[in-house]
Amino acid sequence: MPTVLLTGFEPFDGAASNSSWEAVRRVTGVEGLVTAELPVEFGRASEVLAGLIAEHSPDLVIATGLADGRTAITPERVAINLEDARIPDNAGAQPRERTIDPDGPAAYLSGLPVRAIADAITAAGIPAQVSLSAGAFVCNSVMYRLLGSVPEGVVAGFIHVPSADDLSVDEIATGLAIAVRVSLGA
Ligand code: PCA
Repeated sequence: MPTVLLTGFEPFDGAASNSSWEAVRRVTGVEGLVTAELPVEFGRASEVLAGLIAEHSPDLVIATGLADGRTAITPERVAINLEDARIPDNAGAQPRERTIDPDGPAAYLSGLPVRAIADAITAAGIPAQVSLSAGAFVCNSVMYRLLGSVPEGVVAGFIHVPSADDLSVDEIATGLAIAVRVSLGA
């Protein structure tokens, strides 16, 4: 049975909750599922995620985060080698125009079947679209560092989700369960 690591983020920018974690913790019907809430902190979020990967040896890693203003579930196609924060993270850090890894590539492409995921979620009646930008805040940073460090043979990527005002947490959770199933080829 494959092990699946699915993460969401804690609230940030003064919000009371984060739909990514609220949805992740409601995902049902996935065997071998490990879930975790990541801190919204440059660097530390990736350290926590790396620790979870070392601890659980997952076959599939999907990190999720909130993209406020989006109305569809959006598997991210690409992570870029840039941190450029519009607001401080939860530890007060606000990198501007900072390269994540001076020796790394400009970008990494997702290991997830992003098109198939978006199509399958849409077919279930839940809005989904492939996204071409994960931004330049903590989510993009986590995705870039994840793809740059993920062990050989582990499938990994990132999915942004709408706020709970724009799509119900239950629908987001259903969409994420579909994303897991499609990624496992089931
Ligand atoms: N969304 C932010 C960081 C945490 C989250 O849920 C982002 O898109 O970078």
